[in-house]
Amino acid sequence: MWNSPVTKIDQIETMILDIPTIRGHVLSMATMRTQTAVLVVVRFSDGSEGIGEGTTIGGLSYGPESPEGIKSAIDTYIAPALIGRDADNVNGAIQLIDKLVKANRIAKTAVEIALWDGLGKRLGVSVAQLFGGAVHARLPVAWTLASGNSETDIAEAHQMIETRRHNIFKLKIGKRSVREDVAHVARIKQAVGDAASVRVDVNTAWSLQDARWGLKGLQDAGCELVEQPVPARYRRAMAELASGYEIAVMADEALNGPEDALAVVTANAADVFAVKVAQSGGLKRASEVVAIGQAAGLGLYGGTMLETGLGTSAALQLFATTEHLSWGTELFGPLLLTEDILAEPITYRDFCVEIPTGAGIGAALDPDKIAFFRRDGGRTIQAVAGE
Ligand code: MUC
Ligand code: MG
Repeated sequence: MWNSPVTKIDQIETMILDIPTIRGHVLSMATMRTQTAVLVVVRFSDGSEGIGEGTTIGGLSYGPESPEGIKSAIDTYIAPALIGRDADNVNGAIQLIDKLVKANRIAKTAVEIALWDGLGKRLGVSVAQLFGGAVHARLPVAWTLASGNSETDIAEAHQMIETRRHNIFKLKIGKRSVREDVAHVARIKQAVGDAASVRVDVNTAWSLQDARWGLKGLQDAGCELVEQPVPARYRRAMAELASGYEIAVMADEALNGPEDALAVVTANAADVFAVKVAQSGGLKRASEVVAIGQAAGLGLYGGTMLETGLGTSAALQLFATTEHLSWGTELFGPLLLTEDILAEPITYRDFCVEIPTGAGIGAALDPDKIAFFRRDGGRTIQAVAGE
């Protein structure tokens, strides 16, 4: 019998994009006015391509990987190891990368997404199908209120509810005093009433003592959930907070892959997992985090690193296959950016985000936008070519 030749990984291109945000996004550790995304294009020997994204938040202020470090880890260590290998064996690639490169989960994620995307496109199926099939066509999607001003946040919330875009709001707190933050949350909850769910993300800014006061005040104000109130490694503090108050406690920064997920479950350190593809180390590792959370009976939430439409499409493929996402998702990253880099933007309507259809992750890049936002001179190249 004639055997078709194995498709190989031929080339891996990385690029950094700097895209302005629609307004300042004020987090406890940084104010974002630009989102910096790292994109990967993997080219295969049969002419097919796969695209991926590995993006973080606020330079090095959120986590241990920077955009520049992500690009460098891929260019220097991950790409050379993968060139020439079987394109269709994504598990083999994951195992090899894990053996050769410790940590660097976001860098691994970018490449892994591109490999799944390429495989899906070659087979003519979505990545959700590669993960067993979608059980959701759309998912609830939260919006983050983080203008830094209560009045602006209230106006934004009302507009989102009226236009039926979002009725779940995550408020970024932890920059001001606990008392000021609780008052800010209470004002917003009072303004939206029962029309919306209000939650907060402290991004690790509180001590255990702060958090005790904070959680009491937040639950009295009608806030439903608090995300990562204390530093990631404070599992005992998280466990005390999770058992001591009615308000749900969600782990985010504490969850870097399945091993952390197991440790958080073992320590009873959360009621809910914010599952982030990038923080988990890719779609497969994120699916393992989901499995551990599910097996432990925790609530699940589809988290974001504020990726562009590319990384968001990839995450949606996985979350579409997840049985219970009882806290919905926050996959609104593309909406925070002044411009969408996809040829066909993701659809947001009726308080939900729709799972992109089509092969692979269901996304294609807009080449003009990529050329414009590339940090490495895309603007100049485009200007010269257009003359
Ligand atoms: C985080 O810490 O969860 C997600 C939404 C948002 O506004 O910021 C992120 C990061
Ligand atoms: Mg968070």
